[in-house]
Amino acid sequence: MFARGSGASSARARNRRGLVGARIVGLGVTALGAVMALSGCSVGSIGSAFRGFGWPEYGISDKSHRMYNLWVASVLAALVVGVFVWGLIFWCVIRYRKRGEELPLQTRFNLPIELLYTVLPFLIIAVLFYYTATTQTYVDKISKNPDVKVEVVAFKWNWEFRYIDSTAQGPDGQAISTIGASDYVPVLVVPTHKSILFYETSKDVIHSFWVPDLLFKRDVFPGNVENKFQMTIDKEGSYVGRCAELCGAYHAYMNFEMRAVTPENYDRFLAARKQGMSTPEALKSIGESPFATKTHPFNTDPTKRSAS
Ligand SMILES: [Cu+2]
Repeated sequence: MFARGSGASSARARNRRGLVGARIVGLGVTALGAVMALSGCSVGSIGSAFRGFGWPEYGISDKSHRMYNLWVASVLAALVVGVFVWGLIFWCVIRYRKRGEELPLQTRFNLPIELLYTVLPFLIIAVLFYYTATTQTYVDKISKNPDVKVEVVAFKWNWEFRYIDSTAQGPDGQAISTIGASDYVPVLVVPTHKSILFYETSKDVIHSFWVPDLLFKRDVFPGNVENKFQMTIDKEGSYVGRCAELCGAYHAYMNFEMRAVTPENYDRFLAARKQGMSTPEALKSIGESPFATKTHPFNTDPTKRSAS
């Protein structure tokens, strides 16, 4: 037999301590939110503080930034939930550790709490769904009049890049193009701060156009499927590109380079190509490195492969 009075008072004390614990967890979550809000940090800058949670960098296009922000914000939201749950777990482990043979106060059918843990996850999912859907729509958006059009042609096992604006024709009247070979990594030259429409077609099997710095890849299909996407690149530089779809024996060698240059240099590059210069010559004429700098051709001859 337990003395009723002492049981009730110890239950009250437990409840009080429980409330204090819940308040500490609540304060922690609120403080984290307040620090983020009051410091005026963009999710991007918080992300770089945490090295982007495994996401490469901030990205180099308007769409990369949106995807990056979605990623970092989702991870931060998951962390807040995680910290809250860990807090509750550790609080229970410490607060309700076994201290004797007396059973602690048994409670169940707490309607407000049951409603809370049913409704709250739904709200969290709804918010995540909303931002995922709007980001995806934004990334897939294609404007009616892009500034530049490029055709990406994939084949086993390399790439061809065709500049398909009507103003980009070589001396032979054909669209200016750059085609990769086993000893030449094709360089796709694009202007910064211009909307670029990429048309994708494949000559044989499914490949995938992937520039890691764009934080984006899109499959390249054979047949009549013409995948397309649009980006505005905001940072000049050389970016490695890869095939991201296992397409055959030399899939791993399907590298290319995307070279983002100023719009003026892009026009000068096209003008040089129109006069009949090759891609390396035209790149050299605008002061750019003539060949890929972020990747190199692989030796596909197995008899000449060295141990290194
Ligand atoms: Cu491929």
